Amino acid sequence: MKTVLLTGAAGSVGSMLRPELAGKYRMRLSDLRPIKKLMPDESFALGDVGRLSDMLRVTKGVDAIIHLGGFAVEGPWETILRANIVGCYNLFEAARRNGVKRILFATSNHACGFYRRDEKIDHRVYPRPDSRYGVSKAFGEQIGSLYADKYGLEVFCMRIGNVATLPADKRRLSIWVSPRDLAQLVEIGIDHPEIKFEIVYGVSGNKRSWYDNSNAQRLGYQPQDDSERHAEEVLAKEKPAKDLRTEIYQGGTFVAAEIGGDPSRTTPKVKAKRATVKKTVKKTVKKKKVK
Ligand code: 15L
Repeated sequence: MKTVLLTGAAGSVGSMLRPELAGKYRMRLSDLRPIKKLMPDESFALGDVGRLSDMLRVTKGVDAIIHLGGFAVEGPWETILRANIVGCYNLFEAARRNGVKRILFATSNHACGFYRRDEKIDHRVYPRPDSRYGVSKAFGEQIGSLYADKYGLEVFCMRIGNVATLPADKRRLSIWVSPRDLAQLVEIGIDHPEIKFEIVYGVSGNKRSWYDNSNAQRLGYQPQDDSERHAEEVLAKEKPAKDLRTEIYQGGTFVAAEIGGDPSRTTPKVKAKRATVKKTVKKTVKKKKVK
């Protein structure tokens, strides 16, 4: 059984993936926040992606890494820089030094959010990030490319749409991915014998997709779900967009988000998330000092 590290395991995507992967791999879960309830074949290792020493410790002895860790939405530059850019470097560098063979990187639709909705894009398009968050995902793809070409790491980049049990709105009808479809893609990323460097879209087989996902299909991906089953219900609840740009571009509200650029405009939701992250980092550092 392969040993697989899952960073950002306490987050919502990690929590949806864990039951899907149960019994298939020996899972080492890592996050800033402790996870108390573990399933069989799961262990936990506290780790902050912003610290190279933590990443060197948690990546030791694993066969593959699913890197979900970092900040999952648009945020202030300092947050994105530490969690996603420095964090991504730390993860790849620690994997290289520890001889980890394969990394699955959770990139995002927001690396390409400034493509229009009336175009279909494939894995060969150049990134058009819609936010600082999107830039950090494009950075992760590029560091993956460097580490694949220069050091021979095997890198599988999944441009994930929106992971949820059901599609949430009109935009998500085009980018939705069910947990079981994402898990199928993850298994391909871990087990396919011929991965060098690949970019695929982490989306279900949606009729309204903006992606030509033939690269994933070539590697054996056969999604089970299609958001179309839920389209009528989702569209009936859809509210008109306040900003036309969010309707034109694939990235939706991320193309207009300015949070963090001007701290006075940071939304209460982001403020709360930043406070929790800061608190957890402080707690983790304190605990370490006590030891
Ligand atoms: C993402 O990349 C985010 O991590 C997630 O929280 C959603 O916002 C998703 O994109 C989306 O575009 O819906």
